[in-house]
Amino acid sequence: MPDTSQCRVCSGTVEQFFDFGRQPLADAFVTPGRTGEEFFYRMAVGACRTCTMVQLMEEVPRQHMFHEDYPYVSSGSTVMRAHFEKTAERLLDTELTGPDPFIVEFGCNDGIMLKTLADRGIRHLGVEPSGGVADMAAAKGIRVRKTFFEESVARDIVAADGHADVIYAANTFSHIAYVDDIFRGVRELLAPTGVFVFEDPYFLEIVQRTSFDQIYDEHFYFFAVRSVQEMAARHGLELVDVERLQVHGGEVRYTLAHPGARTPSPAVAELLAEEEARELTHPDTLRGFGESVEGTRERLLALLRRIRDEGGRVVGYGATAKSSTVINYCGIGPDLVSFICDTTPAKQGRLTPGLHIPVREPKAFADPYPDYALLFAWNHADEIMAKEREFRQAGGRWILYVPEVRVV
Ligand code: JHZ
Ligand code: SAH
Ligand code: ZN
Repeated sequence: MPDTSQCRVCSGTVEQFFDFGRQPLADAFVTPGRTGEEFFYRMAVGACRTCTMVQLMEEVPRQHMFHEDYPYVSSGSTVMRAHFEKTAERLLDTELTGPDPFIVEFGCNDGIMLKTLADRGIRHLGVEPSGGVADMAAAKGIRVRKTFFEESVARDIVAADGHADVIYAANTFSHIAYVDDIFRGVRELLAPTGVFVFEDPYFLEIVQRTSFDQIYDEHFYFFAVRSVQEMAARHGLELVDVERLQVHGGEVRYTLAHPGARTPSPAVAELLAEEEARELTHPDTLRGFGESVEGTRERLLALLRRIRDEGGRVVGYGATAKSSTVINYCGIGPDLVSFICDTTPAKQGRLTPGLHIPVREPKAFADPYPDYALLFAWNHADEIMAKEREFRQAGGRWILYVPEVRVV
């Protein structure tokens, strides 16, 4: 097995630092009786020796991940709905956009962010290849093109609607291996003073909190300020601002502009300095991360086995994409976690990819309450624990594994 690959950003050499082995697609929930049809790939991560970009060693073809039945629906969390309402307000700030802005979002999913713009009559367009969620956006009155964003699509948009004042993407740009094509499209579509704003999980947080479950097929890149700055420069744009966000376990919102169009904010240099001080992509740091991942696996498995051997019952909470990595890398089957409850209709009645834990409606959680709930949706902990107060009052305990394995 090769332990190097070619960097998808700069063509340099990517050196592998952790191998999760054979993994299924994180959002490919299986219909019972059709378990023989799963797609597997070798999931390993590496860092580029030249531009430091952290990336998967193997790319999964996009049509296997994003299609008519893609199950993730963004609007399932109240906190995330509020986050994207606030984001829409921020994008409408005239300092950022000017008057009468045209805002394009790629990966708009069910329209969680664009809904605010559509409701206010702002010119907008969503680009979303996953048909089921794109239809949900359209049903909310959002203009959406059901396709993958790429250069040819950007050109069509310019012809039909003109240039964009803002191009926005949340939890999407890091999902796209083919960045050259995306950057060509962004450069063509973006107005001369426009901005390209995107937010994705921050690799610094992943290392600091051992949130290794952020690694799965859809997350091709793990951005940091250094690697994004180099990527932008290489592709003819300039990184002009960064902002840390609390959502999804810690993200960064990056703002790119045409070179020289905007003055870079001091936040860029500040966060760069922090990454450097922490030696974020130094081989020793990456080796240490791998050791922490193995430690989490050992401790989580030991805990789950002890509970099982003592006759306790554990249910999973949130059939997240992240949970696929935890389940399949640790080897957690239905003997350790009897089922997972989740609010997403498209996941209910299905089995989790790989190890086939059944997914059930949230009402199954209290029927009766288990002894422990393994919180796979740990990024929504506050929201979920508040909603499920009665579980703890009834004596139930939560199991968390980020940043470390613990029972609360
Ligand atoms: P959540 C997906 O990851 C995939 P996931 C993707 N690659 C990505 O980057 C992020 O989203 C943005 C359920 N739930 O947000 C709903 C409840 O059951 O952590 C979801 O299935 N009850 C695009 O899947 C899951 O948990 C609740 O009260 O890791 C949450 O998934 C809440 C709040 C959620 O993303
Ligand atoms: N922005 C939302 C959705 C994230 S899910 C949020 O933050 O919650 C990622 C979305 O990106 C999926 O809906 C997927 O279909 C879409 N996507 C993947 N590749 C894409 C591409 N090339 N162009 C546009 N959307 C894409
Ligand atoms: Zn590189």
